[in-house]
Amino acid sequence: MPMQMGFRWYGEGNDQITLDYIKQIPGVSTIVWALHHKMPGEIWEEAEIAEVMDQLHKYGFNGDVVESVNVHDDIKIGKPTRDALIENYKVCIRNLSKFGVKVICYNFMPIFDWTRSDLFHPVGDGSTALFYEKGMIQDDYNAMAKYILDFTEKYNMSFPGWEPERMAQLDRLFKEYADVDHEKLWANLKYFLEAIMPTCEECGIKMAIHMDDPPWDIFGLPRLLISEENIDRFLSMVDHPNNCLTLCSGSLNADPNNNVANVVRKHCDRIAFAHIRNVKHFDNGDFSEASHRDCDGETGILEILKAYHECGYEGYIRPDHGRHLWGEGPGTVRPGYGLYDRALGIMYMLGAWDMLDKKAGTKTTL
Ligand SMILES: [Mn+2]
Repeated sequence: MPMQMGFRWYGEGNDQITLDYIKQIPGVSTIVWALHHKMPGEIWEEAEIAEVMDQLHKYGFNGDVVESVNVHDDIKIGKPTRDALIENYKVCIRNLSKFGVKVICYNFMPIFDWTRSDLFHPVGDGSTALFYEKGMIQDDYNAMAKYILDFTEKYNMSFPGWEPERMAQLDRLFKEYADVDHEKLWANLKYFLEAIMPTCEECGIKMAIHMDDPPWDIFGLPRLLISEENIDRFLSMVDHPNNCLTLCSGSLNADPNNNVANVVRKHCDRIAFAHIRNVKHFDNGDFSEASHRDCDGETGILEILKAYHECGYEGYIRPDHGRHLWGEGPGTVRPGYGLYDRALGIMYMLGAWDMLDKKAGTKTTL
């Protein structure tokens, strides 16, 4: 099977971008979706999954990739309640597999999901993008959470991983994580994966862990998926073909020491899902997200695409965060998930891919 191009969609009534708009972007076969109202640990019921799949199929899309089925903090902390929560996770895997889902994206970051200091930072050309100001993300997690939550409340949206219910319990969560260091978090991740791998194998589902974003510890919380070395450790720790990566180029390359193309070449067969995002670094450690064009950032987008092509990549790929363009802004789009720049990103990727095909004498029909 050739590589499949995906587009993340937040669901009917929860995303300003409609499926008939996405249908007009060339090459998209896969809608990357989720039941965004589900809290970590809850069961995804078959009827709820069927409803989304019907919406996607009406437009000729497949719903092969779910992003994300979030992992409950009790599993990451290693509390006694984790076994029951893992059983629930297995039910979700089974239910999703009944409707053709092939890949489940998730992350294992304690408490916080992706973290930024500004969601609509001016890029300089009139557009805006997600921005990370190192100096602002230091000690005061409550201030950072307040910034995100005030934003979501103002525009009446919720971000995956930033559920107000969880954020209201930040102090309690930080206490519970107090003795979870890197090694303990590794052990808890291994426990989780070893418990679910037989179900994944039986259901034909690949678990694809997303890189930590940004790839370093924040607020004293340990992070694991941050470097090539740690990716090696992750894959060998549970050396199973269903234990895979969501290789997010922008997350990993937020640390400019990480070479994403190297990881592609080394682990292509274990990458189930590729996120393509470009990042521009500043000398003081700040970074801004950028257009997908190679020269607009330092992530090495062309080299990464070349690596995927050379390896004969057969997984799913999607443009990751884009800038907000042409009137998109707070209240009209989710940060990073506007229509235009992601559509431009797809055309950039397909342009590069078609040319790689031409040079290699291969043909990918997307
Ligand atoms: Mn990503």
